[in-house]
Amino acid sequence: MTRLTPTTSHWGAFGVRMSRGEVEVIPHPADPAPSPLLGNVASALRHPTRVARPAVRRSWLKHGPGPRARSAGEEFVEVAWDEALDLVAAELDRVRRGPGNEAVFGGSYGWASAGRFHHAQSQLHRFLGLAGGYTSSRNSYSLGTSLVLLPHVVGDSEQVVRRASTWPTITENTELLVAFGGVPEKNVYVTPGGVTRHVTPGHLKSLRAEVALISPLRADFPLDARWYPIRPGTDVALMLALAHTLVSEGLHDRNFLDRYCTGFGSFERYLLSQDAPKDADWAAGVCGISADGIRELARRMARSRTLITVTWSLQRIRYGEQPVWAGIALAALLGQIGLPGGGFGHGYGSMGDVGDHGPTAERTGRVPHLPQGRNPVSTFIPVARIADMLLHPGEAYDYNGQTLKYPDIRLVYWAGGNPFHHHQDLNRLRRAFARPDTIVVHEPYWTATARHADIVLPATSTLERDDFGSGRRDTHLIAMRRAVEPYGEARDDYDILAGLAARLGVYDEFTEGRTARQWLEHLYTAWRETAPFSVPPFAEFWDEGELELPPGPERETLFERFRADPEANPLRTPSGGIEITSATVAGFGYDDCPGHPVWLDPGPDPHPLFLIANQPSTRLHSQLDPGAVSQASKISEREPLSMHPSDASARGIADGDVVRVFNDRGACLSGAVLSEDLRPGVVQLATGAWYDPLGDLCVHGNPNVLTTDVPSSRLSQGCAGQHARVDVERFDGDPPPVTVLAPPRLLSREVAS
Ligand code: PGD
Repeated sequence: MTRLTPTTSHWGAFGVRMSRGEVEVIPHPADPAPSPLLGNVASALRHPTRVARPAVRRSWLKHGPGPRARSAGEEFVEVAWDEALDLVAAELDRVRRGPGNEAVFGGSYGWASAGRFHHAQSQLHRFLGLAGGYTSSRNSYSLGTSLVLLPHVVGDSEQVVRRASTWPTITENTELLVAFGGVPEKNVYVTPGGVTRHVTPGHLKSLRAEVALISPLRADFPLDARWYPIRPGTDVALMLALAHTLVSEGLHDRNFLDRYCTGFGSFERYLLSQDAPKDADWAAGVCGISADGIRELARRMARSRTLITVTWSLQRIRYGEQPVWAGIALAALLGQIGLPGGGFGHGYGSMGDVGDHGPTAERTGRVPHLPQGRNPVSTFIPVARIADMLLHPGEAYDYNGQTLKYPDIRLVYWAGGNPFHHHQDLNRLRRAFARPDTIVVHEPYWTATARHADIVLPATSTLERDDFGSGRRDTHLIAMRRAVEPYGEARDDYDILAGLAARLGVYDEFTEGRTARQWLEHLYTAWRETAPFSVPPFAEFWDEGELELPPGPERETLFERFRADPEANPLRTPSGGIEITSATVAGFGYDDCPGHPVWLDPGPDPHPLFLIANQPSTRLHSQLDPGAVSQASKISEREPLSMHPSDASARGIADGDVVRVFNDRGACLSGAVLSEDLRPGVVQLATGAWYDPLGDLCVHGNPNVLTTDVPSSRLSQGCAGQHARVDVERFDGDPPPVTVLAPPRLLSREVAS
């Protein structure tokens, strides 16, 4: 029996075996619930959309750098590595000597792959820092709103996300789980860097609590639950009404509010206001849940050990601060924050490690990773403001109490991300991508981002290089041994950047004289020397293929220490307590995020249906969309769109029809799936189908042609891509073919010249 080659991914660890020339993927033996996404790996590894050789946009090669409409359909000219690296180095040099390093955008947001050395973004940041610096980006598309809000309300976001109450405390103590956004099981397989043991599905099965699922989608909780099919984007109205009921019936915990919180008074006045009380009757008209149902739920919450959870998707909308802040305020009214099984949680079901009780940094030290180095340029943007930045250089905007100015970007450099997947209003992003002089992308695949670049450098995928990986609360550090040869002429991001570093005179600083393999040993050994437990030498770890890390505490409750002694363990807020009203936020004077949680009406929209553009269950974001599991879910080659039978029949749409989903920003084609498991008036289309533009239409079903490129608010400038308003019609006739599963037209150097 051949030994398996160990490796890991964002969706978990696995082994690889070559069988008759084909890669066979075997789940890790310790994983109780391996991810279905493993089924994409083998089929995507050698897919025709892999980038085989460096390639340059034909018009860029002919005319040189400069703003231009970058069509995804244009030809690319394949060139030798030396020529490609000479072109990139010369262009970087031109920009840094001319407009300066601030004109290089190197934010390079994206999930890339799980290895901690070949982490594309860290590699690029390290290199660009040494090359004089770059404009960077802050926060994430995932959690960008909460990352800015939570420090104002509870002192930091780190604790809430990384030290959430663990599942065993919930299964043992929680009597009522009020899950805003549910606990969507499809997401729990995924964690940055992966988890080896997916324990959340098992914990969900052992839950004894009653579950109130508050979501337009029934699938957001995998087991029995009382379903409150709320109108999308109105959770705040429901939370305010629950709070109103608690206060008006005297069911709130005054002592908790006095001892641990600040600013309840103004929130209470807002709730009880004579002119516009936020009572259950008012909320019923907004959120579509009956007033009696709201009052009854509030009373049950007060009687039970209640955990209120809010998924990250709820903050990925316009005014996304409000559901998170209101959820915390509601939990504060119940007075159970810091008690086992009670209080507040953010992100259960949004990511695999929230509530996980795997190893903690105190017990393992920070497992080996590549440091990103220093960036001499301080200019940054909140990550989701990329199109605004490119379209509006020099313009001022608000961010977390500051006024910032967009830089004038001439060169965009991306490694390990797919903005033509992750950004909103892709037709606008195309206009934005026409502004810089040059766009450089490292990619294993011909994604839409690669097709919108000028210079595309083929990167290896994880199975083609040596690395190691471990997620945030992972039980293991996994040796990721090379299993197959690199595809075509693909190179590791590290080697590509080392080649550029040599051309720009920073080779020694970038490589520190090490090969990739020597870096692995160096980073591991540096960790081993300081780790708070006994770590074997590198050679032993590498040969073994994995190292089990010391377990974390199984039972932990968020804010337990703060509750036990708030004077000794204050939160890092100005008051030291939970800020139901934040004087700091109020002081910023933002109308779209005032000083305490409020209901902000998004206003009318002519499009009758709510679109939920959530995370897919068949791939990670856009990764491995050509893989077998993702492809098996398509309908007539298009991404499936779930819709209620009543909305479908009103439009003459039958199950399996190709439909056109549209609004003022654009349109896409999808395949209709009729289902009663979503609220009438709501349609759902997952993100991540590779963008395949034909004019303003995406023929493949990427919902980001429909989403709006507006921030959650002036406070956080976070991504608001989860929702859009749309209409749907049947597409009659032959739908245009999906082209994105074949490479673009590639010319040889001789033909092109
Ligand atoms: P991925 O598809 O993971 O999406 O956005 P993100 O850009 O992270 O892209 C990663 C790319 O890296 C892939 O194309 C992959 O091929 C490439 N890659 C993998 N390994 C390597 C490598 O070693 N080297 C190089 N150079 N490249 C590599 C995700 C983002 O989308 C996120 S996190 C969220 S939460 C957002 N969610 C939503 C949403 O809820 N709704 C909408 N409408 N839009 C969203 N977008 C956001």
